[in-house]
Amino acid sequence: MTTATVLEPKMPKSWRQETKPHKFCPGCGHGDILKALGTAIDELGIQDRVVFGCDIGCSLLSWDFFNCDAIQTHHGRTTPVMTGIKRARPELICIAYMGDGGGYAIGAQHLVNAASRNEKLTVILANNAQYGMTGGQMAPTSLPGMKTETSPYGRDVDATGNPTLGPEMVAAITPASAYVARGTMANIPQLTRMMKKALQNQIDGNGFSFVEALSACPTNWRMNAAKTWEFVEKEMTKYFKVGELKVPAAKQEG
Ligand SMILES: Cc1ncc(C[n+]2csc(CCOP(=O)(O)OP(=O)(O)O)c2C)c(N)n1
Ligand code: SF4
Ligand SMILES: [Mg+2]
Repeated sequence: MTTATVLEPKMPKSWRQETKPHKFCPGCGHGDILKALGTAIDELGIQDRVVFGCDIGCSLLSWDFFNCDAIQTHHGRTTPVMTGIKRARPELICIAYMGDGGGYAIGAQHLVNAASRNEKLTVILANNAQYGMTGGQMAPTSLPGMKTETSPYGRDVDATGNPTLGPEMVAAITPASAYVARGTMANIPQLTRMMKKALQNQIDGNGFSFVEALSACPTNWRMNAAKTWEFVEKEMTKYFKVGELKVPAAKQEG
């Protein structure tokens, strides 16, 4: 008689186990990014103080992801909703989670204003270079020449501008007490460290913290696993440089 080995999935403690497997498409970056966030929450021991806000877009599929209080907002409005909660209950750790469309298109004004005011909350943005939930339309982050549903011949930067560099913009408009970084789903240990520093900045009451994470949307990119990975690691990083842009009195990420 043979004994079968049962492989137990290893999930962050802060994840809500009964809502897994999650609802994202296979190979989607959202799940990896939320794993980094869950590990950061675990390691900081803040689960009972976290309020998690998610946007419209595929990020909304994370409304029941964590064993934390959660709120699902209108498209682009997660940052002001979390600002309100943080101002009313400063002891809570407020996390706004959104896509590149939510943060850099419809919600761009909220990101700019919250960053300018140095609101003491944490914004995590999954950049998959297009609007995933609605079928792959061009976003402010679509790469030059990238084919999407609304740029079938490739993004023309003369007509539509260059891709938005979110962390670079946030770093330029925040004071020195903010934390700003760009990580990637291709380096989860580094992304987790960035998220921990961002959350620690909020815990310390320093100011705004912002982490963009390069993410994959294999469904709308219409790519297999190998091509998806190559696009995140080789194509996206040509334009979107991974690293820390603003670190208040802490060691720079190597
Ligand atoms: C006010 C409003 N405008 C437009 C929409 C349609 N809409 C839903 S999700 C979405 C884009 C989502 O893209 P992104 O924020 O990049 O998230 P992703 O799905 O790629 O993770 C849009 C335009 C909406 N729900 N509400
Ligand atoms: S459509 Fe794209 S972003 Fe949305 S869940 Fe699927 S792979 Fe992820
Ligand atoms: Mg997107």
